[in-house]
Amino acid sequence: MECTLVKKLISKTLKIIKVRDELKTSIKISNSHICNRLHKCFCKIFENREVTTKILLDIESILDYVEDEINIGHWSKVPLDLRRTYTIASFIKMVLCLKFHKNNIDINKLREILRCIDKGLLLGAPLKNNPELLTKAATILSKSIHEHFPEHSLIIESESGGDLKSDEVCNQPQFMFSNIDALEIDFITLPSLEHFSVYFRNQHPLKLQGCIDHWPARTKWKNIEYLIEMAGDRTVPVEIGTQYVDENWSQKLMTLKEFIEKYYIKKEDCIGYLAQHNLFDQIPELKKDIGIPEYCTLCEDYDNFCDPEINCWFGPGGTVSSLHYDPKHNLLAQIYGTKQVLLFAPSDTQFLYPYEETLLRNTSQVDPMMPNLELYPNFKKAKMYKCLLNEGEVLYIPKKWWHHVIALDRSFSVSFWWQ
Ligand SMILES: O=C(O)CCC(=O)C(=O)O
Repeated sequence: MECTLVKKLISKTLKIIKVRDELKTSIKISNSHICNRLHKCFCKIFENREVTTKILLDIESILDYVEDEINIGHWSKVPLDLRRTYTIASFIKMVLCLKFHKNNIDINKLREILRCIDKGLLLGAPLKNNPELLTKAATILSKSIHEHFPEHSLIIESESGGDLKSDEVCNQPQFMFSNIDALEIDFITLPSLEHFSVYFRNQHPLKLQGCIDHWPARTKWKNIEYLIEMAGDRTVPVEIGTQYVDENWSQKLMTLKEFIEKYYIKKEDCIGYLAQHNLFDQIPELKKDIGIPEYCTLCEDYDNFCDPEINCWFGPGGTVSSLHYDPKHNLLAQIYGTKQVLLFAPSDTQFLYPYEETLLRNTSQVDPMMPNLELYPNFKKAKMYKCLLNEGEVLYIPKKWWHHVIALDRSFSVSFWWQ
């Protein structure tokens, strides 16, 4: 059976290349140092001969080399061609590994291959002539893992027994919230586009109710087994530590299932947060469970309008996103759980003490829940707004508005950034 599975996988994945020449062209335009070595590995995909360990080591060392190059300097400065090379090499490694293990493939090997493809999706860049190469490859692999090894996929290992019910950071969030000395922002149930545009034009935050009730995600994603079935084996970046400004904060790659077991169900000593990750480009099947709110079509410059950037924010109670602003408009949709959001207008920036380092200029040094007024005396001049974002509600955060977000219990939010 394994052998047939591998044959099917190879033939399915090779169909994604559509025309062999497409990938060949991409290899030619990629980094010239490794172009020849990569091309040799590529040709092995189509040969009828056995894949040797040497070829596997070759493709592995190409990936290591490109990864090191990618990790030099700031992410925004990494040449796209270098990232495309990583995409191609990841794909080639997948097919070579499948061929190499064709007689004794098991779930662990398939998972390892899927991890390699996900790493390709995270570090690589879409190919010009085949932008969905790795996305489709990952879908094929992930589906066959579930079809062929269903019994392995859904078991959640949680030493604590995995109580999914008790995760409230605060038993009475409503009460705590009402103690915060801030203005509560307006809320409207299902505002018309015209009504919403008043807030958009005035750049004022608004809580919208009743807009995402029809999303399948509202019911489906509460079922953790559904998420594991759709994405449990997929590798995602997890933020470890309470806040990204803390010294001991870091980011780790792990599978969604590992994240759920370690940080979502069982409580590790530190917080893990699957934050600001474009899960929906990585796993398009999940995108079918949500929609793009029509409010995102309002914009200031229709010539430069593009689709919103969609990110997921999935984690246990207690995650904190430090006070910061983003350069785009935002609709933060609460699929489930409750978040407390504190907001400040851009005109109050002078009272919020942003960090001076370039990378943190959009982040305030003040913790608005416990401001140190000796260090930051002008903070008291800032006008604070507050919002309790409950399940099914959507918060409009105008661009450059400062926001501080705490999850009061297990929570899944989706943000739509647009300009
Ligand atoms: O939900 C969070 O933790 C933060 C959300 C956020 O900062 C954003 O959507 O821009």
